[in-house]
Amino acid sequence: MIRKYTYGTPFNTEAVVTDIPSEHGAPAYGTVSARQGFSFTYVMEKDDIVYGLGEANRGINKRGWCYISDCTDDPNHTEDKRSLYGAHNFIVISGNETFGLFFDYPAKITFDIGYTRMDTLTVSCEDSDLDLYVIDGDSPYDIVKQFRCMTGRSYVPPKFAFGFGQSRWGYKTKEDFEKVAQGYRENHIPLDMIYMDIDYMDAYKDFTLNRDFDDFPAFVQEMKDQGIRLIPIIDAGVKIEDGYDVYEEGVKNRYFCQREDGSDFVAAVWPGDTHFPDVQNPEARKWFGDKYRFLTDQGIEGFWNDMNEPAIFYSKEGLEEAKEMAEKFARTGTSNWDGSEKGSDETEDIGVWQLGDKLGSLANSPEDYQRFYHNVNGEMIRHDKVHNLYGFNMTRAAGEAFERIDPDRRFLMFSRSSYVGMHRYGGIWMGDNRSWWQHLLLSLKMLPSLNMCGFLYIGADLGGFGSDTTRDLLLRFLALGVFTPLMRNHSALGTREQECYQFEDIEDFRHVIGVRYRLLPYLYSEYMKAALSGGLYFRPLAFDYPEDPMAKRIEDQLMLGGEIMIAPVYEQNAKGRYVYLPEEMKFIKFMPDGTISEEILGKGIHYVEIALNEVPLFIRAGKCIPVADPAECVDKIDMGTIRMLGYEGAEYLLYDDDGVHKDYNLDRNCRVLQY
Ligand code: MIG
Repeated sequence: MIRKYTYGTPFNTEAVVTDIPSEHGAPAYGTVSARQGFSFTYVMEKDDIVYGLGEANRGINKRGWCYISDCTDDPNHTEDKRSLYGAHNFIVISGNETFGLFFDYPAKITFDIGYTRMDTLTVSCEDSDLDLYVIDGDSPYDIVKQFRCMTGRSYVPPKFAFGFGQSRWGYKTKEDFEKVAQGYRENHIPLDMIYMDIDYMDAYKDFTLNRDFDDFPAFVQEMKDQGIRLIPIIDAGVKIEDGYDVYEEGVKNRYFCQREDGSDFVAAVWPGDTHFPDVQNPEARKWFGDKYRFLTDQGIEGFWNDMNEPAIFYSKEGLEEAKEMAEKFARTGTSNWDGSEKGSDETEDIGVWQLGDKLGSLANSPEDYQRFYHNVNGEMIRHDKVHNLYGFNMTRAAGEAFERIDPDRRFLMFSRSSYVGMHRYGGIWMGDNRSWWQHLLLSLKMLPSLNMCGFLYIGADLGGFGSDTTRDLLLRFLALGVFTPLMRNHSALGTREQECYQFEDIEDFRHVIGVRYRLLPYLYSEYMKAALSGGLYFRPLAFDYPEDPMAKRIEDQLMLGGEIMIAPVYEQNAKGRYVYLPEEMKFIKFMPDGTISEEILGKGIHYVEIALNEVPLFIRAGKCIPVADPAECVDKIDMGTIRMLGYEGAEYLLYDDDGVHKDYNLDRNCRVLQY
């Protein structure tokens, strides 16, 4: 049962696709204050668990921290951070009272979940203009399903996108890409995609190619002939440059975000000064989406959208202010390092720290987000009021365009920034993590939370984006990545090279990634079932074992699909790990020699040995899964090699389709496999 409460005049975010009339009166749970700003307060019981929030810091149980939905390009995902790239304002409180809450509000909103007071949940935002959805149900999972139903079916990528992809910021020339393809193919490590980061463009201009790609369609084909798709990045900012068609058309048609005075807002990002396409304006959105044709016409079938919080290095205005400050600082001199010795005119004194702070806060500054506007059906809406929708609408621009470009085919699309609703158009990656062991675990914790909010096609940069990775960290990251729908190794410019063939004993990488392909028929089947039924691909253990008090405490294992549980190793030098089994299960290990070890383990806590080159999973009692032979790309997986693994006598319902078209149908495309 979903009830909607409307406060003030909400902006239509289009997160919700079903028509739900507004109720009068107060929600059944908590208290609402809508006088000065908005706040919702609920006093939690000691053992209540709070699920949800999608892409957010800390645990699967969100209790004990304060999270702010305020899409932010912050590459330092340390434990103290409150905002990441997404805004997914859906939570489920699970306890004696169990209910879900969705705050459909497009600007900054704070979830204080037992931070100020350990027992108090307070959700607050500046403007009292929002829709609050309160969802009752039999269980957290039931509530999630209702939420998913009201926000629409999750995005379905083409099947090749379930293969493994290699990426790195810095590949620039044909040769760079050929080297990667060769590195994988020669070493027989499976690969389906190579990602093109910003250097494939000419001067970082969207929908251009640098001069190295003169015959791009031929190059795209050359890669496809090897079973590899090229997946280019698209950034939000459009370079200001005379003669550049995207820029000129956007200016002419008023398709860019404007300042209050009607001039086009200027933000510096990778290409230097840019304008932001006003993806909130339907006409501009259509125009920008159609630009993807430049690449689809040349054979490209997938994209990743970046910098769409939107990230701003600095604005003209911000830079001016900083310059003035620097000049004042130069006048006061370096002796006055902290600005404490006030001169005759106090306002003239600038300390070095103040100057440092100013420079440090030039990027992604809240002031800049107040300097530009969106044209929403003729009404000018200040950006900060709808800040969290930019990534959503940039990705929607592409998604809607794909429907026009080829309504029958699926395209790969995922984005960095997102809001609920974007899950209908694409997936996400978790942004700029680091080559840190703790980020392996953090990414695992985000998986079920993101699924609850509708995002199914998800994954982290395997091996870690920032900082130098190590061979063992990459292998452990990959052993989790085997199970994430988006499985991509990506790293930052200047870090240690981390393509799988850069390390010793390459066969270990061939094996671990090979397991992904062996499991792909199962993983794809479970993805499709989750997407088509509004279910969860990843779940916390408590969703499947609600009566088991121990299951509620587990934050480092996940249920995946209907049959398996995963428990990756996430600590350096570990030779295995403790694992909790809420029921008897078959402990499976894909061994480096290609064999599969099987052992029945009873309910309870076990220490299981898992070597660096082994991939573990657990099959639930009485269930079985299909396993194929490894293949070097998705197209080459031979369904004829499928054999069953798990409990003999069990049945598995396999979903399969051609992976290209949109003939999604659970009944028609499912068949029973017997073990
Ligand atoms: O400011 O395009 O998250 O994946 O490699 C950095 C360069 C811009 C951020 C993305 C990352 C990508 C990088 N981008």
